[in-house]
Amino acid sequence: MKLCFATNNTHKLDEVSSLLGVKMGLLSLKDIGCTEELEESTGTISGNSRQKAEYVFKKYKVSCFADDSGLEVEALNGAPGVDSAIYAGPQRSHEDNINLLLKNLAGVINRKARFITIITLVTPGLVKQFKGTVEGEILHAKTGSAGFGYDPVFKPNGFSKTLAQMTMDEKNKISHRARAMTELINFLTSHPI
Ligand code: ITT
Repeated sequence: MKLCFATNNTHKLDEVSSLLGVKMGLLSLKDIGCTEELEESTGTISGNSRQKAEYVFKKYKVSCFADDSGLEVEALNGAPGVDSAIYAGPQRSHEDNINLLLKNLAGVINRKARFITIITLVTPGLVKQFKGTVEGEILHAKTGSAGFGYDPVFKPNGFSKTLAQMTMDEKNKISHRARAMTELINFLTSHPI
């Protein structure tokens, strides 16, 4: 089976390759010759996920899936949400984004947040979405150095450590992306492409 994961984020590619294990081979964007930045301009996580997958499917004629993810903080009315990657500006700096988040939450008691992922699978004649979330809270300072993005300040409910203090295997048991991926894998298992 030829299935491409339409992401330029190498951390995501590693996480998802590790989740898929030997179950199925996965092509990267590089493998199919796609070197351009994928546009994310719909204004929603679901729309951006679909936009990326459909672009790659149409241009490169390969079955593929894309994910779009974000962090939704209750006290910030769901921000940074769809703008998670560019929260502090177009430089897409994880460090700047975390610093701005902590600044905007200074003195705020309600630290509830969740990560959300929506995966869109596009194959000939099919467009289907899969969703995963993980609930947690934003800590007051960074802890841990694994993972990426907001992982050092996100503590999932029921755990005493951040996602950045977990191994990839631990994160892959509970993360939003892992949960959405499990839905995708279950679908692919019963509907081989
Ligand atoms: P793509 O090439 O797949 O678009 P991206 O880095 O732009 O990669 P997303 O738009 O899906 O990724 O995610 C937006 C941001 O949300 C991302 O840059 C991180 O800051 C944050 N994020 C997403 N998943 C995360 C995770 O598992 N842990 C920490 N932060 C995450």
